[in-house]
Amino acid sequence: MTKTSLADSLLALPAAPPIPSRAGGAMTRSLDVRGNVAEATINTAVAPRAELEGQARELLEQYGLAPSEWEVTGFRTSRWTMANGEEGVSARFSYGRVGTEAAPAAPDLDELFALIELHRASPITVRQTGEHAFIVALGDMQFGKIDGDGVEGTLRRAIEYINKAADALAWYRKRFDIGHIHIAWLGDHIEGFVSQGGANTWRTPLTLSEQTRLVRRVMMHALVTFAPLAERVTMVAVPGNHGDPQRFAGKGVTRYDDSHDTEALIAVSEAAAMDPARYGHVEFYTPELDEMTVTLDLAGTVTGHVHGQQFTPGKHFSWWEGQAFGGSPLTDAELLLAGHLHHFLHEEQGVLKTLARKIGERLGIRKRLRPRTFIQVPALESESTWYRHRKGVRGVPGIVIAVTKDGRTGPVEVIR
Ligand SMILES: [Mn+2]
Repeated sequence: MTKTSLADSLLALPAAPPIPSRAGGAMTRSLDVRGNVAEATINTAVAPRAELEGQARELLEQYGLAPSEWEVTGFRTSRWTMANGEEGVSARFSYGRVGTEAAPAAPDLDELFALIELHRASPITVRQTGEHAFIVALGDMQFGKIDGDGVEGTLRRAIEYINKAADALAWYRKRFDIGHIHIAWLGDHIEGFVSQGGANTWRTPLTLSEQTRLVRRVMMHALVTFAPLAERVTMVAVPGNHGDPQRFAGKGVTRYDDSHDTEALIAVSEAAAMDPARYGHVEFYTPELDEMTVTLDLAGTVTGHVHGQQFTPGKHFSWWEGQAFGGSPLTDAELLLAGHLHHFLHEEQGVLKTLARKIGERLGIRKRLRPRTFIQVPALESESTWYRHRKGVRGVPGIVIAVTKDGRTGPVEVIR
């Protein structure tokens, strides 16, 4: 149809430009009318937009449509070399019938893209240094599913919130010297087709490769946005249950590190490696072989990352304690970031340990007695329709930003 959605734009394949017809059919016009929307395509010599629009309106008249009843809702243009060797233009105007739903329904995508460009264009040449780390934690986009406002809504929020996080960073820098930016991708970045034994398939209209392409491009957007802003930039991705590439008989898994959620970040890291001047200072981490967590030092705060399907809701501290009991790298973590349960949760343990810390300091074991902070991010999808029918509530999407240093995490803010 006529309108180009944000999802369509970001899903665009690197297709070759159309080959103009050798039969001299370069100068063509076509009109497609369906209900209250129309699309006029003009292939002609290069001309200013006003002139192209004039030609498109002539086309409407030619087919008996009164131009006053139609208004432009979208415009798309591309250039190519015509058969005669000259440059030509292909202009497509989308129209909506005035006073109908179709007319005002045009998405303000230009505005969205302008927002992206604004961040990309920031001419920062010196990467800032500082003692604090700024965390951007997000997950559960589940790109591909139709629930709530669908892929379009989720994608829009992902980009908007990443941009808002970059704006907030400038604001937090008035209070903290921030030299490290950390982006935590906490899993379930795609909807996939293995969840509930594939029962989600009908409600997942995007193909698997389209889903992973969106993840990659959103990760790329975060990379391009944040890389110029600090001397150290890190990105971590952990596998979520929806990111499993396949399951056998509905349940059997492959290796625990086998995941579309993490593979997307690996792909982005390979693209980044091609431009060391711009991205040489960016580090990328995913779990080790057959593991599901990543532990990383952020400005002195040992930080664990896990999707969260491993623990019973509300039992995150018990799970964490168990991991420590087994000698996992999470033993020394002071901050644990998780996703999966689709709502924001910020919980600390350590209030009762004030005295213990004082004693510990005397004994020289201060680090072990630091408080433990658990942060669970909201989902980026607007709702789980299944959950809404079951419990009545919709999601409250968002991403989390936080400042951390030496085991102390705060402020913690949810961007919505
Ligand atoms: Mn999950």
